[in-house]
Amino acid sequence: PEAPSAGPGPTAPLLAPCPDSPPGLVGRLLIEFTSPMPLERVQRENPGVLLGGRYAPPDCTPAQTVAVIIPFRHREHHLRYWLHYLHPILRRQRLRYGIYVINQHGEDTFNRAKLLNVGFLEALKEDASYDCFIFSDVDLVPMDDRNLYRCGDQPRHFAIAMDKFGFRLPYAGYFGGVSGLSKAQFLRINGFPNEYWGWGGEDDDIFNRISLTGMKISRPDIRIGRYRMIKHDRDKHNEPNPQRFTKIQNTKLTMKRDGIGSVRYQVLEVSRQPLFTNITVDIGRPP
Ligand code: UDH
Ligand code: NGS
Repeated sequence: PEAPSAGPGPTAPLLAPCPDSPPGLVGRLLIEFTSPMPLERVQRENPGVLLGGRYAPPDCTPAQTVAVIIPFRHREHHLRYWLHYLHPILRRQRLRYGIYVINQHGEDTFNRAKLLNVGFLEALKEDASYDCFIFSDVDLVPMDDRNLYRCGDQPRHFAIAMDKFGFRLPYAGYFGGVSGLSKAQFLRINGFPNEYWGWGGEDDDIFNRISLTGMKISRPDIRIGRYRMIKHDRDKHNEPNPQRFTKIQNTKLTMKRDGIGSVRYQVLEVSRQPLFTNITVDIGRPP
């Protein structure tokens, strides 16, 4: 017989599966970005979060393990609000999760979708059990905790009713802001495009990939998928990409060669912070 082992593992007591609808959700939330939000306060208020921004419910076993991936550069102030609001929400949702901030090194043109591809691969290197990936902009906070950050049998669009769009979907094919795909769904579309440098279109390309592989977007109720966006000016080095309109016409051709199978980058630093894992990466620059 095997010696008993300490800590979680095959011999740890099994917790019951987490319920489909988590108890203790509060529904509509008051979200504001006026009072300052020191990181020390956010850390103090989230003692249950483990190093690197990992969490698992103490009282049940979740069906999925969720990696939340945030594309990032020079938005520390937004990240503090995001962490302040999201950790308690994800905890109430009884998720096993980790937070990955993918920080683009240098000052070359920003590339959101490529950073998200990097996040997918790097999160899996940290923990091969991730099977659900939620991709979230750093400036978007859900206004209702019934908007559950988990994956389903179709790719999910979460940020469907943003304040800046009058709490409506701006167009039927909008897939920006916050979205989620299971590992299998993500691999099925060859991940995200790496070749959208600068602002715009990459989310439409992802939408095209999903449609072209015969999947359908799933969305929450419009009363639940509400978001506040932290107001900000246009960033430097993320100008609208003039190629975006022609590129989204060609997804069918490009998605086979451009995606998770072809992403090239160099990790410069992995730093486990109390509330998130920060991965600084060199993703190169536009050709
Ligand atoms: N991001 C960064 N740093 C950057 C650029 C983008 O972290 O320099 C990330 C961040 O997670 C952000 C996401 O990429 O939420 C999407 O970029 P975005 O916020 O620039 O896109 P959005 O459509 O804004 O929200 C475009 C500029 C709008 C200017 C409006 C002026 N009133
Ligand atoms: C579309 C963009 C999307 C963008 C959406 C919302 O026009 O990438 O607007 O933009 N597509 C193209 O440019 C091809 S927003 O109002 O948030 O600035 O997400």
